[in-house]
Amino acid sequence: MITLFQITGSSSFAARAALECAGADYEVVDVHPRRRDEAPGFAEANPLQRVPALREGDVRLAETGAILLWIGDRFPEAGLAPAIGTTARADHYRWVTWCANTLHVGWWPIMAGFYFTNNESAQESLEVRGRENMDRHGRHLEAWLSDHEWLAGDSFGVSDIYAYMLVGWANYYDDITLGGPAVAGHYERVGAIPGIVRTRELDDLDDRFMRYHPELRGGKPLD
Ligand SMILES: N[C@@H](CCC(=O)N[C@@H](CS)C(=O)NCC(=O)O)C(=O)O
Repeated sequence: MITLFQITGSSSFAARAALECAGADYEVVDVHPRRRDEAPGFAEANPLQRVPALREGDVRLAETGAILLWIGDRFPEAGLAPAIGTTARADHYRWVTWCANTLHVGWWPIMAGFYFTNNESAQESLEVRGRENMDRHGRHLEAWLSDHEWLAGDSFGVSDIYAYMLVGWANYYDDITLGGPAVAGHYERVGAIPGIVRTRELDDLDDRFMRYHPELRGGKPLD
């Protein structure tokens, strides 16, 4: 049995969505954001105690990108990862990795300047530069999606799930939109896939990534 360690509405959304889209049999362990030691098995699965983390037998995985790549291969019949050796497979590596080390971390200066500095004016500068960077990243995604329905190959896959979540986070900000019509179209297409709709329901999110119940995680009060 696969165990997913998650905080609903966080980065673990992408891992859960991939499991749902793969039709996987899995269980979840809800991690309390401020009491991570209480989640059984979490520290063994990921010593950094970040979500998502995943375990299946001896396999212990962390990092959203790694988990998505693993799920794509673990459930080949679901078609969420193109065949090894194809051009589409190269695009799959490229986009999952780009999401992980460019688009995902691109959010941190905007969402979490406190990771970098306690200085408030420095945090404001980070936010400004962060927005410029995200604008550039959005244009990069827009250029690709103007010519491609999906990020890797001719069908929906795990890279689309990752990009969908990270693009969706722009809904938290009135002044940030990633890309243009092609990114918006991709967001609509991915958002309509039954496994994605189901995951939004499970994670208590509307189609703009807003929590229906901001005070709950995994259906339980935060405190
Ligand atoms: N690079 C990690 C980042 C995951 C991450 O930042 N998760 C957040 C929740 S969205 C978390 O658990 N943060 C707690 C911490 O950084 O200690 C990934 O891609 O999975």
